[in-house]
Amino acid sequence: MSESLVSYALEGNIALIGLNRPDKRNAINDPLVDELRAAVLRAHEEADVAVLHGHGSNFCAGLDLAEALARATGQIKPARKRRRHNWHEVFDLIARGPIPFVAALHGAVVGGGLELAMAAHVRVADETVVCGLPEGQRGIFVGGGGTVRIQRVVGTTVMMDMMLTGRLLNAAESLQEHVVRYVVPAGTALAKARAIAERIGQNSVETNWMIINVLPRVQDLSHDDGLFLEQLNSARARPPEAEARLREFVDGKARKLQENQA
Ligand code: 1HE
Repeated sequence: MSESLVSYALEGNIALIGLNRPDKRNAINDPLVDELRAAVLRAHEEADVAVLHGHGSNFCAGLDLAEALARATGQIKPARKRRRHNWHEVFDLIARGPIPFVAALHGAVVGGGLELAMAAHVRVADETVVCGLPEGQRGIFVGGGGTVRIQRVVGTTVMMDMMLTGRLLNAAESLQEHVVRYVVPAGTALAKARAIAERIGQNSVETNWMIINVLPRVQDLSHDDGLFLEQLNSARARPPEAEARLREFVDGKARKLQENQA
């Protein structure tokens, strides 16, 4: 898949998935979504953790506006009914699949590109990042889960402002609004994301699954139901893996906490 719209490489237990349409600033068209889906499903099969990044000068310029225009003017056929929510399906495969995703961001992370980044579980930005939701300027609306995922992270006030005024968040502002979790020097986001992925990949696969699948669901629940779901999953952490890891600690062979600093 390396020469296609989405690059894929497996390094140890880490899958590296790269948006690879740099001449169009990694704008997302239908073929790219299809390839992204295939890459994500492949990572589910063979990796314990994945890194999502963009080739070229930026992470992603969002929806392919030329394709959207061609569709709006009937030059290309509208998406078939069953494919209408393709973005939701593919982004949910990232957000609610079996393995954690770390996004390495640089340059423009806008519109659907920001929605894609928000499907990842940890986001690393370099200092060149600008995040924005310019849908209002383009006469369209978010369609990659932004109303749910972005709004839950930044809150209604910030998302309203971003969408109504077109305001762009620089790296420091993205950190402040929890859009990203790490800011690193220009050109080093991928290396940092890889290092974080390596750390995540040493965790119990089962616990990683619970972290990324239970937390967002508990966020949608009442206090009582949240505690109930937590209890059910807490009871899942059973041998053999939990036992082996607990024994490693008790036998004094486990890594100390201070060695975990990211
Ligand atoms: C594109 C796209 C695109 C670039 N669709 N072709 N997204 C936007 O509103 C962002 C639109 N893009 C930009 O504002 C800029 O391109 C960037 C700030 C991202 C990058 O600027 P720059 O100077 O590096 O590149 P450029 O010269 O503007 O673009 C290079 C080429 O990429 C050029 O094509 P060329 O054939 O003339 O070389 C651009 O047309 C092309 N290009 N961005 C198509 N987005 C389902 S809901 C989601 C809704 C949204 O995502 S809204 C946000 C849309």
